[in-house]
Amino acid sequence: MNAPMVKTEVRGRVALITLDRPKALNALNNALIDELGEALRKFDSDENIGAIVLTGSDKAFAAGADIGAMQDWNYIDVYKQDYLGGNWEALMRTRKPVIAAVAGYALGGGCELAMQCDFIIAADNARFGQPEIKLGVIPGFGGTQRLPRAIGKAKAMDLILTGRMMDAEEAERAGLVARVVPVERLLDEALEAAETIASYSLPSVLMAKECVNTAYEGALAETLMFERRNFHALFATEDQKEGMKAFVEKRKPNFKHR
Ligand code: CO8
Repeated sequence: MNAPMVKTEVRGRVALITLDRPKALNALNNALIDELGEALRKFDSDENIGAIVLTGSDKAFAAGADIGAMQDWNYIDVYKQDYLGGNWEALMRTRKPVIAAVAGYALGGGCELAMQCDFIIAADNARFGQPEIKLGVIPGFGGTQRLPRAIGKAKAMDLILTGRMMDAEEAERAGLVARVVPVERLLDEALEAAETIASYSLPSVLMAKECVNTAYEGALAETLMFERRNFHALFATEDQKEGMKAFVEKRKPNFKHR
């Protein structure tokens, strides 16, 4: 059996979920996402848990979807498995509040995973970005939809079209993250916030979350599907193959369609 890539622990009424695939900077693959989905479902239905913290390591929350795993997939592969559906959306089905405690890289699918949480507390070394454009694809896991909602169109376009990263200070200024704390304080701060939430009446917590999401996520289900299908469509291009192959081979891509 493969080693688990997601660790869980319970601290009082708070569940802590830690992504633990350090050699690949917590790159997200289907197996890791299935483990995450299972942990979220378990804690969401556990009446002793009132809030959840999702974190990675000091170096990476998650550096994106697993590029090596995706590089050879074609359009039919991603469309047939509805890649990024199923357990990839487990956070969206989680009713209890989930705080993302982000240190280091939160890139591509990693940034999108953090944005699926209810709010983000960032360490001062956190770096956010949607670098998919460098690979010949686009964000496919909510980035084109949640990032503009979070930080506005201008900055979202800047990040998505250039693929640049922003540091924690810029992310806080832009409204992507709720707080920035020194990296050594990150977990304590997130756990304290989660404990506070877990000390309140659960129905009011669940309703508060639902109400904010209703304001924030109107029409999101349809627009997310539009994004996902366009992401899938790019797997029909040679440039997706070249972009991902180049990353794996540690060289610059030579895109055909420029
Ligand atoms: N996938 C697979 N492996 C990765 C990934 C990744 N996304 N990111 C890093 N790794 C691996 C590297 O290949 C390397 O492995 P090895 O040691 O075996 O060569 C190891 O992690 C360490 O990485 P680096 O040596 O590159 O570390 P550096 O400190 O030099 O650089 C960076 C760190 C800047 C984070 C760099 O690794 C990087 O640019 N990573 C890729 C970032 C990226 O492009 N992310 C977007 C991926 S595409 C995506 O997320 C699609 C979105 C839509 C679907 C969303 C689903 C989640």
